Amino acid sequence: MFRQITRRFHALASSKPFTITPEIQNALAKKGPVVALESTIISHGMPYPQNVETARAVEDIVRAQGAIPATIAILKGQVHIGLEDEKLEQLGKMGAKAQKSSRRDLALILSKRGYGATTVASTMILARAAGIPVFVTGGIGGVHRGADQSFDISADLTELGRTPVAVVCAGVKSILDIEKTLEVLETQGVSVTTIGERRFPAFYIPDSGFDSPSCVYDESEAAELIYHNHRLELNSGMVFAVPIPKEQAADTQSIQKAIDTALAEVRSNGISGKDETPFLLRRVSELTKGESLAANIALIKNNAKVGARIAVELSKSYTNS
Ligand code: PSU
Ligand code: MN
Repeated sequence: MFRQITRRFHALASSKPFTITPEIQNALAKKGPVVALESTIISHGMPYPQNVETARAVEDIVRAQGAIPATIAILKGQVHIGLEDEKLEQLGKMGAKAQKSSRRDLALILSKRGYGATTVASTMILARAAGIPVFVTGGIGGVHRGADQSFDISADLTELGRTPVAVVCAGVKSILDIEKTLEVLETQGVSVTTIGERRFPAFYIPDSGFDSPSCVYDESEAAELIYHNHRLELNSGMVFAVPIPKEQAADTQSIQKAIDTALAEVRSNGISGKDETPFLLRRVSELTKGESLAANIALIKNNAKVGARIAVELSKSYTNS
């Protein structure tokens, strides 16, 4: 009886519930450059229609560098690696009606045949399962301020500790405790590298005030690092931080003021858990009258360019070896 159940379990587990677009399948078969993209940034990170416009622009930027974009989301209980235009539109219109899905939510959303937007953590899991080593996003989750009381530490950090995917981002927002976030990443054994600068960036702002644990000069050096992470079979993730270009950065003071107000509102409204990050993102955007949204869009486009170049360089290492 038990044997039968375990056999059935193995059969089920081997039939992965994935829909991968033919273009991505083809690129992966040739070890060509593919860039994974998350979907919580579309559903919960930006308002419609800017979310869909940005997601499309990001895909175009990835293509312009010679890589294939793979936006990841769960639609009707099916994992999609690569979203066609109308599916992207559908997800963008759903907004927060799609469930923000981290590692703990994945099985649940599949069992309920639901719609799930993937966070950094779950996008890493699904990218790895599909064989995509490079993933571009805006910012990763981290240690929330007041975590000594609330214990609110993003599952993104533990995922980075155990899933070998390189995450290209603009650092972490100062809605979080950046210093503690860097500490937890160190504990998790995650290599954190800033590209082209000595300081770790703070999303809207190019300098968080903290030195980056390591630095590389360019995309080709970044790809080299990823290659060696794979060779060592470390099985841990990597963060590549790309500072927002100075001319597109938001005004430090007005952003900081908005963040402080939004954080106070979180406390007074009793918002916690998975709702906190989306609430903060929305309020900061409202309070800065779109200034933060403009910076957010600019930095994700910049990350897409850098991440796609890394994927192209990494693919060269694999096809030449
Ligand atoms: N930080 C941002 N923008 C985002 C997110 C985080 O600057 O869009 C999203 C990402 O999907 C990230 C998630 O994985 O929020 C983290 O949520 P939490 O803090 O609840 O773990
Ligand atoms: Mn949290």
